[in-house]
Formats: sequence, C-alpha cells, structure tokens
Amino acid sequence: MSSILKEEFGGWVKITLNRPNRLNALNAEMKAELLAAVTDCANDQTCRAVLLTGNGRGFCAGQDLDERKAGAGKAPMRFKEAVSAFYNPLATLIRTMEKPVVCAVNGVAAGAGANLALACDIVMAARSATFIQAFSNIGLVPDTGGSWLLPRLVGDARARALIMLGHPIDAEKAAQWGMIWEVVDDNLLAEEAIGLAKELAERPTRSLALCKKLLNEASQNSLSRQLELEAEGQDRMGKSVDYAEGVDAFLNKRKPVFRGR
Ligand code: T3D
Repeated sequence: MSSILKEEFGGWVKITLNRPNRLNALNAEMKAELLAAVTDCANDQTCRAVLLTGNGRGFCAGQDLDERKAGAGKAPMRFKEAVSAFYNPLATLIRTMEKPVVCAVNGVAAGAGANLALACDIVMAARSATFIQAFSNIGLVPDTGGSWLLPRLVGDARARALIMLGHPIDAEKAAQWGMIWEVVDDNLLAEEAIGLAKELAERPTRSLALCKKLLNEASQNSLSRQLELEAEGQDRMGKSVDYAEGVDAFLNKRKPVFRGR
C-alpha cells in the first residue's frame, strides 16, 4: 500500500496522506512520495487546484519518531540536512506553486503536520480536528515554516504560547483565531473540501497564482512597492484570456468559463 494516494480529477488533484495507523506520521518513504506528488501537481499545467488531506483519524502527526530512535552505534542524526531536504522544499513548494492548495484537516495535525496544513492556501478542518505545535514537547523547535506562519496568522502573543506550550488547540478556536479558513462538521469535511477544490479549479488560475504571489510578497514589502506590484499584476492579468472571458460573461449576464489562461 502506498503511503501517499494521488488521485486526478477533472482539473484538480487530491493527495491523501496514507499511513492511518501512525496518524500519517511522515517516514522516509512517505516524505519522498509526498514531495514527488506535490512537485507533479506544481508542474502539471492541467492541474488547477490541489486538495491535501489525511486518511483515518489523523491528518498528520509530523515526523515519524520511530525513525529517530537513538541507538548504540547509530550515527548522530543530521537534522539540518533532514529538514532542508524535505520540510523546507515542501513548505516552499506549497506556498509558491502557481495554483491554490486546499487542506482538509480531518483529525489531529501535530508538529510538521500542523505546519504542513498551515502552509496551504485555504485550510478547512473537521470540528474534531486539533492543531498541536508539538515540537517543544520533545525538545525541538518549529519547522515547515511554523515560526514564520503562525505569528502572521494568529499574532505574536498567541503564536508564542502555542509554540512554547505545545498545547492542542481545537478547530473552532483555530478558526476564531484566524489560523484556518473554516470548520465544518466531520461528516461534511470531504464533500465541502472537494467542492472548494472544484470551485478553485474552475476559477482563473493565472489570476489566483498572481494573487498568491502578491500575498506571499506583501509581508516583506512597503505599501508603495506592493501598490507597484498590484499595478503590474493588473497589467499582466488585463491581457489574459480569462479576464476577457470574465468581463464578457459579466456583460452578457452569463457564467464565465475560465480556461486558466
Ligand atoms: O526529525 C526531524 O527530521 C526534525 C523534524 C521534525 C518535525 C516534527 O514534526 S517534530 C514533531 C513530531 N511529532 C510529534 O511529536 C507528535 C507525536 N504524537 C503525539 O503527540 C500524539 O500521537 C498525537 C497528539 C499526535 C495524537 O495523540 P493520540 O492520543 O490521539 O494518539 P496516539 O495514541 O498517541 O497515536 C496513535 C498511534 O500513532 C500510536 O501508535 P500505537 O501505540 O497505536 O502503536 C503512536 O505511537 C503513533 N504515532 C503518533 N504520532 C507519531 C506516531 N508514531 C511515530 N511518529 C509520530 N510522530
């Protein structure tokens, strides 16, 4: 059984973390398969949206700690290399790929699993899901972008407490705090997340890609630089096929059919 399931639908792809007995903890095999699957989605022009979720009662419990058992004669773990080889490129790819990534958090999301979810563009969670910055519980620090993302999402005071205490936060509170987009009843999560992925896949993909880029860059830029980038963005998008279609559809009171061009 593969530790990652990749299913292609019309215009969008669903990636499912598939080690349910370990709450989808990330072992070496799963990491290689996940990075490959996300890379494929990023490079595939026919894929206009990605949905990431987990199989079973957990979304992802972060690094598989069975692989980190210390043992006599075992070489010391090279953490920097391990993080740089997987967690960093994965977070970067999700944040920068030119299409939206939806995360459906079906259960507990801990450590790198929590930050993997938060790196996605739109995060939906089942009411029973929890998020845990589990790193300091085992003497580590956040990775997968958590120390960058969390303060931006929930503010510095809440980010500090979440990171330093390693307490779980439930999905309702995560939504109230602005950490995620919304909470849905457990039995509706799959259906709602699929609806969202389909809707995004039918929207003007190039415009969404540029929206994502603008948002990514905003936190580093002055308002004047950001205004310039917005003007340049309108210039590019104003020449796109989808813009012409959007305006024509509006003027003719019909539903637009965007091609992602
Ligand atoms: O190493 C590097 O490369 C550096 C990068 C690190 C990135 C990280 O993600 S560090 C953080 C690693 N993750 C954690 O510390 C979380 C560990 N897990 C937990 O704290 C709890 O399992 C949860 C809070 C996530 C869920 O608790 P609960 O009570 O719902 O479930 P459970 O009984 O603890 O777990 C169910 C099974 O999954 C259990 O196995 P068993 O007893 O049924 O055979 C448990 O051992 C296993 N499991 C859960 N998390 C992991 C795991 N096995 C391996 N690695 C895990 N991370």
